[in-house]
Amino acid sequence: MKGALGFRRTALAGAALATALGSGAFLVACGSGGGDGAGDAPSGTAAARLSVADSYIPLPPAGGMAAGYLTVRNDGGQGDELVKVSSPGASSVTMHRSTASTMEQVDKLDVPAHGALQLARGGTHLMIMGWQKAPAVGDELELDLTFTRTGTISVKVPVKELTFRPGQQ
Ligand SMILES: [Cu+2]
Repeated sequence: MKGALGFRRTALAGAALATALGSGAFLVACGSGGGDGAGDAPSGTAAARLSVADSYIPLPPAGGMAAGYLTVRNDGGQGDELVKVSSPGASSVTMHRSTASTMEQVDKLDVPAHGALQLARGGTHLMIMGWQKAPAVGDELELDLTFTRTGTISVKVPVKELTFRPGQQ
C-alpha cells in the first residue's frame, strides 16, 4: 500500500513537472520573437520595449464619438508600429491623423526606437465609436493595442472630463 501510494505521488509530481516544463518552453519560444539570442545582452537594446502612459478619453459631449489619447514609449533599440486598436467595450476604434482642416484614418503609426508615439489633442488620436454602454467620467475602457513586433498590449483607459489635460489633477 505505502509503496503504491509513493509511486502514485511520484508519477503525479512527474506529470506536473512535465506540464510546467512544457508551458515554460512554449513561453520562451513565444517571447523570443526571433531575436536569436541577441537580446540576451544586458543592455537589452535589440528589441522594442514598449510601455503605455498618460492614456485618457475626454467624455464625448453627445455620448457617441470619442477621441482617445495616450503615449507609447519605446525604451528598446528597435522600432515598432501600432497596427490595430480594438476594445471589448466599443465596436469601432480607429487611428486618425489630424491635418490642418480635417482628419484622415491611418493603418499604422510608428513607434520609433528610443522614442515615443504620442497621441494628443490636435494631432494623432484614436476615434472610439459604438460604445456598448454610454461612457461616464470615472469609467474605464479597455483598449487592446496591437503592434507588429511586440504583439498586443491591453490598457484600461480612464474617461475624463471633456477639458482634462494630462498632468493636471
Ligand atoms: Cu478622428
